[in-house]
Amino acid sequence: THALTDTATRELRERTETLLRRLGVDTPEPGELRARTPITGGELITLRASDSAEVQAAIGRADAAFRDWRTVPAPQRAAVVRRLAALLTERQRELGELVTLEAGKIGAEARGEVQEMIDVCEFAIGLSRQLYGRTMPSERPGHRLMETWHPLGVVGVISAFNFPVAVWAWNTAIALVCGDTVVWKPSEATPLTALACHALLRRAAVDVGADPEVHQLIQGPAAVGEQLVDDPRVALVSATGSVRMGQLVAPRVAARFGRCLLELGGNNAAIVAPSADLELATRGIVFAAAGTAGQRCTTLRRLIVHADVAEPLLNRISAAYRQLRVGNPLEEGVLVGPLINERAYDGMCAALERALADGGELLCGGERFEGPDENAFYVRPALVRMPAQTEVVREETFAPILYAMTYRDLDTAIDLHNAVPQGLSSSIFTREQREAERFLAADGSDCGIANVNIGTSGAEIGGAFGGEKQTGGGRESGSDSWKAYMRRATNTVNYSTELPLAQGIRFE
Ligand code: UN1
Repeated sequence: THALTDTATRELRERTETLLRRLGVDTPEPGELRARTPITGGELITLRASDSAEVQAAIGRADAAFRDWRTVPAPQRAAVVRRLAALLTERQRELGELVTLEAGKIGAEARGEVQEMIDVCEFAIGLSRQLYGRTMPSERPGHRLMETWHPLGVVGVISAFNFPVAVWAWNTAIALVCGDTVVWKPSEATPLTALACHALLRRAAVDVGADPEVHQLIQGPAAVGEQLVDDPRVALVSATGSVRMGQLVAPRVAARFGRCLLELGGNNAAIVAPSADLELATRGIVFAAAGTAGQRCTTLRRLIVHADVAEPLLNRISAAYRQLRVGNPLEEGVLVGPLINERAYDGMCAALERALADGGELLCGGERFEGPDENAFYVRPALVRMPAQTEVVREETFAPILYAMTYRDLDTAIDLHNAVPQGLSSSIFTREQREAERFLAADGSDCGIANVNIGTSGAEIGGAFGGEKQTGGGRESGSDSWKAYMRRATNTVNYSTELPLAQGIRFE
């Protein structure tokens, strides 16, 4: 079996090299950082991690580039993003394939991720003419009171393996039109897609005559990210990852009064009411729970289903799960690719064991999919019926496990829904308007994203993306998320010949 794996990995390695060339990446110097593919578990390429002096220098270059970039008019800054969108459109297939090789996503989802990049670029281009401040009526005659949004500085982006390119684009496209420069520390598991994005952005900058130093890439383990976290030249740290990572990052950035934008774990649930369209709900649930092999922060992990429809719904989901093709994500028709690594698989096994010990009943899935590669981790998505929302259900396990629980009245369902530490995404499947509105109301879902008759994952870029509680509170992507990337100045202008003081104070 080893020989088979070796040949497969060799083929994937050649494919990777071709893709990197087509994406404008020079062959990296070999080093201690191993880029591997979860498809076979084999090594694709090695590269050097940035040392501490290199990280220092990268932050220094971003800081220096910011001095000029902040004075370039925003609609002109958008030219870089417009060119990046064009390059991404041209290379959507190649970058998508690299995402598949490095993160294990199926083709449709990998290309979808690149589409998300293009979409947010377009959003940022429009935004560049809409960085609106307000004008307020002054209490004094001959005075104008207004606010202006200014570029913030260097933005440190720390991203995760599961959306290796889209989350970078959400941050970078917006930061660049806002007049910021970027230093990016991607996940250690996805250094190659990072090289490709960096090369595309540098090329975009050069093509439109902008300074390519507005973007810096640093690579390596957590210690590399920690340097970004602690450097006072980094005005905003935008970090996506685990709650544990956020707990390390937030206090350190706060200690130097820097800003943080955190996108941490989710433990997303869907409530399925008796009136729900079960066929539609099943499709929504299966994509949200099993798609991306359960490795989205928006993945559906908890199902809170009305007791009257539990049997038919769980039967439909089980039937759909049995049809799902798990396997090599490069193959047409496969819907579920591999887990990222052995640690993810161990985490899944441990969670399933605890769930069963709590009285959970495994309705289907959960087993490792036997392939020829002992270092690749293919699993069948698991559906587990739980007698209660036990501790393991309240934790986020980054793997395809869907825990199902039942309810009788909506208040109990909403209580159960909100009784977890995370608060990212949520949904309700119902045809009753009263139930839908209740779920979206102040005493309904406590998440940053609350949907009706749609699963928890696959948000569009136009809305603000992020969540409450241990999810970290940050908002990225659309709506007015851009405000996190700028600083606000309040301006009072006196165009009179008098000097009236506010609050009616007389000082003479
Ligand atoms: C993530 O999993 O980190 O809503 C981001 C979604 C995607 C983004 C997920 N648009 O599922």
